[in-house]
Amino acid sequence: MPASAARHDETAYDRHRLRQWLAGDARADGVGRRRLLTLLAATAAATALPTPGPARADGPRRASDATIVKPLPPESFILRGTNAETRWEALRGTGRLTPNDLFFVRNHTATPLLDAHDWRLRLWGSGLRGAPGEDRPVEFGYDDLRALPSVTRTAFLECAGNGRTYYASQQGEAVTGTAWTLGAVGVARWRGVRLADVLRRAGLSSRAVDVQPRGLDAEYVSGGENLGRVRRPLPLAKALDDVLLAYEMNGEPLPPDHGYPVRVLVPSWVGIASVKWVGDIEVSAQPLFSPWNTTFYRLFGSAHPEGGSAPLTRQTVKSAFELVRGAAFPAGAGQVLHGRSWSGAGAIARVDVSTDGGANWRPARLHDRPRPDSWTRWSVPWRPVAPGPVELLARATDTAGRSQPDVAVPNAQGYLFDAVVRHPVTVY
Ligand SMILES: Nc1nc2c(c(=O)[nH]1)N[C@H]1C(S)=C(S)[C@@H](COP(=O)(O)O)O[C@H]1N2
Ligand SMILES: [Mo]
Repeated sequence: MPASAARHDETAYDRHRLRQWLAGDARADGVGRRRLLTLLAATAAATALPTPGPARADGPRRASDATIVKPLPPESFILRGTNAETRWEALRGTGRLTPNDLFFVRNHTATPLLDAHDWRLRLWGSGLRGAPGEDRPVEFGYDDLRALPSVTRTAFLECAGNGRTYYASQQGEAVTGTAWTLGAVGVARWRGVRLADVLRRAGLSSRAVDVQPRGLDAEYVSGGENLGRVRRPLPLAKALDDVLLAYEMNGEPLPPDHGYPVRVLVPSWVGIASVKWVGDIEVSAQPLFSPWNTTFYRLFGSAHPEGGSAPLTRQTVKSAFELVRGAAFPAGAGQVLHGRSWSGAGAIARVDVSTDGGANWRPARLHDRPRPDSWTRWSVPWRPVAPGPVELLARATDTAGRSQPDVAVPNAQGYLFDAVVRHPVTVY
């Protein structure tokens, strides 16, 4: 299926799905009726007036203690609850691919230790062929998947909340969620099988509309409510387009923290779509809803439809310097500043850098052939003149014509930050 088929109007699709739910034709386990009615009212409004929306918060998480298996040396990671953020200065000198031991980890609960030999992937639901009403699960073992034709694809994986902290620090907006700076992103070479191949082998029915992978990690409790295991519906068009069931990351079996033995990998979309430790996939002839496409991963707030936007899909454009915040440079000495830019909507077309707080800009030299779904490394020479504090800025533009604004449109949960980040350094 061409990529354009996945680029349909998500809002119209969402409205249609919500109407189906109202008519009793969609399933919404774990999502309250009131929440769905609010979303329905929001999408039904042809022109929604900007009204302050309720901030639905991801409740405070318990402090982490061994929720991540791999070593998290402090020079490479910033610990954030159950999660670990990659330090951008640690990426300096690494190649286009983020080494597995430097890759950020976002865990709702904790990394489960699974054995590939016991692991099964179960596909089930009304979107598979079989007698009506008959539950006909189809199972694949790890070796079954490894025996199917494999594909390899380089893609970034980025949390929807990456850069969230700048809504507060640069824009004075209070938002909820993990206070990531820019390190909740990495690029890896993923190997696995096409989800499309597995769905067809399982007997995909022409009536299927949604596909919902679910993780084998523990049930997620938020604000005292058990939301069940991490799961998020994918529209069939995207599932059949470029989605992988990945078992390798950068030439190694998936590390435990990144979804061993098998994870979903949804290129260009928000990280939550790429369900780790996948254990089952519901294939549904009815639209599906979960907390991860209703309460979470929509945009709420005064700049958005009352009750929330359509579920988030593609990532935005971002740039980051491979440099510690507050780095110190001697005046008069030649430097080379390095960084990377990426976008969920296309390849990077250009990057402009300012070394004087945004007054003057010059184009950066691109070091990689820009490709969609990956980042492009760049550099600019710089000779700082006068001692004092300086802000470095980088602004990327992608091949779809999207550029980073000075101010990101805020939303209550701080998703999809795309504004130019001001990176403070000192000249001495
Ligand atoms: N089963 C499961 N899948 C999951 C998550 C999770 O907690 N459990 N976190 C999601 C989120 S929010 C992100 S950003 C990515 C992070 O992937 P990584 O930890 O491999 O970097 O995984 C997604 N898949
Ligand atoms: Mo995420």
